[in-house]
Amino acid sequence: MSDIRYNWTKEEIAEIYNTPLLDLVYRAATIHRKYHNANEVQISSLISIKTGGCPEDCAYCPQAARYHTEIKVHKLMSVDEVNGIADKAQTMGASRLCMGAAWREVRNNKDFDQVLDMVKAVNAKGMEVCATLGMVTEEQAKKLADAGLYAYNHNVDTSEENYESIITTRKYEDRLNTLQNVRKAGLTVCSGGIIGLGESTEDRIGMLLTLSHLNPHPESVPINALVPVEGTPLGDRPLVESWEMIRMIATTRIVMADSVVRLSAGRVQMNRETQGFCFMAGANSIFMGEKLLTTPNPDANEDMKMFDVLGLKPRKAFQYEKQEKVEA
Ligand code: SAM
Ligand code: DTB
Ligand code: SF4
Repeated sequence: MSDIRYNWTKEEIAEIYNTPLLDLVYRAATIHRKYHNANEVQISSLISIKTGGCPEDCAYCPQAARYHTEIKVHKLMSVDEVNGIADKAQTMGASRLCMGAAWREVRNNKDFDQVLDMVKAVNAKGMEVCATLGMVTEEQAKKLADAGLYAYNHNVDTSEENYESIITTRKYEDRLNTLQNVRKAGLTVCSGGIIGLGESTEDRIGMLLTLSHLNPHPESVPINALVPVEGTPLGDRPLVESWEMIRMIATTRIVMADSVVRLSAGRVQMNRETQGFCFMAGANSIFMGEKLLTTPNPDANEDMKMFDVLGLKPRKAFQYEKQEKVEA
């Protein structure tokens, strides 16, 4: 049977997830080596181009206006500012730049035009440009693609069953519709989720079921460990255990063998050994730079040292060969 499947069952994913850890990592590492260069890790850089004041109620998010958090609200950045940050990120070795905005959805206004200009500017540097701007229509996604956007991030975040307990201001279906619009526009898809929200193992499996049933699979799958932020409803959640993250990454690697799996939020809480284990289990992308969107990320020099110690090399831009073309 092919490793690339869109019909994984809950039972199959549960069986993989519950495999004894070392067997699980061994299996994931084996698949990883079949589809990827295991010594290459993509370096992405994140910019929060518009921070805070979001109307949504995502229980994990410090940028939701309704929660009282310590973040510094900031209106949309200028193209110049983004240009400067992108240059620095590229010097540091980043091949992808992800621009995040605390929006519920994209509106057809001046701000959107400004984002299109940012996309053009960063694309001209030869970087993969990714954006995460909330819900988009097919037309908006096409405009982004025409401006040179390479990927669109839109996470399903958790299982369909658990969604309502985390976000009430939109539906799981809205998320899936946006992912479809992004596909139709010919963009690559970046979609994953968060663990540590208080979800059950079944929810984690349910989330992977949804993602692995997308055909084609998302080219990138970010796995975030919740960064608990004071003032949000999930501010008191305990930190995700390293082994849980490793297990989740390994399962993701096995069910979406040719996707890039990103060890996303939560690295500040992990030592090098844990991260090394995650790379062994099939993670092959990280966010580098002092900040994620609003919360801290490991120091870039420390990350470079980790790459040195582990013998990892940054992956160059535009290496993903789409296995199948989607009909427009
Ligand atoms: N507003 C847009 C949206 O929700 O799609 C884009 C930005 S939003 C901050 C992007 C993703 O960041 C969320 O889907 C979620 O997975 C992740 N995220 C937000 N807060 C987080 C936290 N405290 N810990 C881990 N991941 C988080
Ligand atoms: C993703 O999956 N994780 C990133 C990116 N995509 C946009 C965001 C993580 C945010 C963590 C909380 C913060 O820094 O605000
Ligand atoms: Fe807004 Fe995105 Fe944060 Fe939800 S995750 S509150 S949509 S910025």
